[in-house]
Amino acid sequence: MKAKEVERAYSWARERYAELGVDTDAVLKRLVQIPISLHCWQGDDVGGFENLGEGLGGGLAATGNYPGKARTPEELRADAQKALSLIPGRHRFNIHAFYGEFHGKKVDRDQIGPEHFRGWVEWAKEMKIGLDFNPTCFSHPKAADGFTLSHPDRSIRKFWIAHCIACRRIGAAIGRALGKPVVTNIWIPDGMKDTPVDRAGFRARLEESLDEILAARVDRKWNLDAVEGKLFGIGVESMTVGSHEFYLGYAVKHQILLTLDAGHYHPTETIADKISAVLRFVPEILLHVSRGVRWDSDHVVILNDDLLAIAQELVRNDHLSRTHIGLDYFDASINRVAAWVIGARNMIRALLIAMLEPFETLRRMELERDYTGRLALLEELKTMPAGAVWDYYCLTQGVPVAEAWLDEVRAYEREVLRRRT
Ligand code: RNT
Ligand code: ZN
Repeated sequence: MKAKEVERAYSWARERYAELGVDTDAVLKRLVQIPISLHCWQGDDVGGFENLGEGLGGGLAATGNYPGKARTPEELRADAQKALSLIPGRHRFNIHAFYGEFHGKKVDRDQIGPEHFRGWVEWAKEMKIGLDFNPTCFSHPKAADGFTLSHPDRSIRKFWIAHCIACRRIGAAIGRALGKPVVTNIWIPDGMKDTPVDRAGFRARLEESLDEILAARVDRKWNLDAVEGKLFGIGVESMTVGSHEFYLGYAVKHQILLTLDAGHYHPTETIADKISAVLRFVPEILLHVSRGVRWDSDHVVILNDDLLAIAQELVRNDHLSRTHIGLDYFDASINRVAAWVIGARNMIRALLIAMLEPFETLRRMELERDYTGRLALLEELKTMPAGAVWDYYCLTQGVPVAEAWLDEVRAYEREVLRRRT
């Protein structure tokens, strides 16, 4: 599409939205300030760079064997850089502890430090982006029997506690180095395939471990702690120790961040409805925007009603200012760079559509019990020219408009990804 055409369509769209009282120029100024944290693990199917010889564990599964996955930190950064160049706005990158750079040395998880993430920090500085962090409590011999922080064996628990403390410190060190706070998100796979008899025991041990982890002094200015609950995983069908209720209570009690992953609830349960509820009681939240298909399958995020509902909840009551938006999915059956671009562009597009809503008008209708008007307007909004505003946003942010980004990913696949053998 030619720039002229994009601009002409935008000026028409701007008038259409102005008729509803929506200022599209102001919307775009707001949109550009919202970073999305791109998850490193889409780039290599949650592989990491440790070479401990352990495959992906913890009930996680990346399916597909599309060629060209990143095998080194350099490749992963190059791929992410390509993706980021096709996404409008300035974003963040979310790394896991086992993506450290160990240069062939065997550094166990309780021994890692900021020195192993220097390459990431240098890259982030060059890219002028923030980073986020995660302990990796899976794909490790000490997690092979499915338990980490709630393990009945104190020495195993101690190992994972040390790992999580190390991660919080790395988070703070990275945050300080970049001048941008890091969210360090704890997710553990602990759970049971079959019905346990002592759920309380596992949960008591998890709480105790988390208390020890949080007791370590880490600068809250640079590291924000988050905890992520889950309903079930493969091989963990009957109980997840760190369930939603467990972490909701824990996060409220300690006033830390609660992570809501879109794939971690019953299939008909959505996280959109939880945002306004939990933000009454926790200071901030982290979202893992994902897409479950029949189960927590971590499909690439698409622009569907679920995603729009999340974006609307964030935008309508300015929950955005207390929400960190991260993506969490891994599809190994399509081009992995494209998977990042598709999911991130959709997240931003959903936020844009939500910001283009005449919220005050809709709210007034609701308060006046004019549900007819509310429904009618919400439906009309669906075919308003948001696409023209989106194209204009991409144009002004210097990224490809509409499907043109795909040509760049195809060229990158030909010239770079296909040569990795
Ligand atoms: C797992 C959680 C967790 C992971 C990442 C890799 O179910 O969603 O966030 O996906 O830590
Ligand atoms: Zn998640």
